[in-house]
Amino acid sequence: MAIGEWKTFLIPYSQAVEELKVKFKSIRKEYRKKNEYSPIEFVTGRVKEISSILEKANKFNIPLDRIGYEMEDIAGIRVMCQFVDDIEKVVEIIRNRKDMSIMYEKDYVSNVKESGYRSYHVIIKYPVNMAEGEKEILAEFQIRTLAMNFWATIEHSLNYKYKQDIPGGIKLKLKSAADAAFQLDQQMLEIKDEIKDAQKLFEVKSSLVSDIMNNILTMSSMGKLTESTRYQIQLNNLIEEGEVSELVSLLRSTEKLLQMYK
Ligand code: 0O2
Ligand code: 0O2
Repeated sequence: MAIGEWKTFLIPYSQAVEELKVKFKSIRKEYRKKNEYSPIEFVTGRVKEISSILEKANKFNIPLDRIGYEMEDIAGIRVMCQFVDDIEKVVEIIRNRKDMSIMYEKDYVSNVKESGYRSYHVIIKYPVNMAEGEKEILAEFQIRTLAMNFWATIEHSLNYKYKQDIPGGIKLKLKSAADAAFQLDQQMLEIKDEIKDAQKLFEVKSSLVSDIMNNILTMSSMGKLTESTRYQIQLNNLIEEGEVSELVSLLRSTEKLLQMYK
């Protein structure tokens, strides 16, 4: 294929990556708006480099005219989770979607790869609406925890540096780092409820503080400087150690005052 043909070939793949990123980032936003815990921490995506496509086609003896059918990860979406048990929730979200269909799943979380690699892969068929009609492409989801992602990113760059031939000593260290990442995930799972509670409390408090700040700003823009200064001082006193109930009653009090001046 000439470079121009490659560019045309890759158009639906980059469109799919952009769409899938938006769709899965929106799921996170939806949870956050509802003040609920999100099993999705963040989402990234990429279209495979032409050089990597050629390398992989060569390695697996895929004829160039079969790449679209046999190479599953030209479009790749990575979903990062905080906790191991979030992975299953994300997989379930994918299974229930009507805008894509699952070809198959590879569970490298339970079945750790020889290298130490862990992630859950889901290969999907995804329809892209192009200028000239619909084109169905394959895409790969990699769903993993932050610890799995940290390990895989480092191992991937070492593989790149050593051209797939990592020296034995480094391989051993990577193996033990993979064990450490696994342990970290296990330990985080054990204190998950505490972590979630702390994160939730933080979010509730910051949303209250931001509502109070808005009200104080409204007051000062109305010229009520004495009141806005008084509330600002009260808010400052609560920011570090204030309880949720104290913030709520401060918010109510600012609301009442604004109501009076309306
Ligand atoms: P935010 O919420 O502003 O961070 P795009 O520009 O959207 O087309 P994108 O997704 O930015 O492409 O590029 P890429 O490289 O695929 O993904 C990078 C995103 O992953 C960025 O989010 C980073 O902030 C996020 N990211 C990377 N590492 C981490 C991490 O360790 N923790 C968290 N929470 N996020 C991380 P955005 O899209 O810029 O959004
Ligand atoms: P990229 O774009 O460089 O990430 P295989 O038979 O194992 O060679 P296969 O059959 O294509 O590969 O599928 P598999 O095993 O599900 O792997 C697909 C992708 O998973 C890889 O893409 C990697 O992104 C990731 N992966 C699999 N094994 C490992 C591993 O040991 N370490 C790291 N860091 N990532 C891994 P590519 O082809 O490497 O492309």
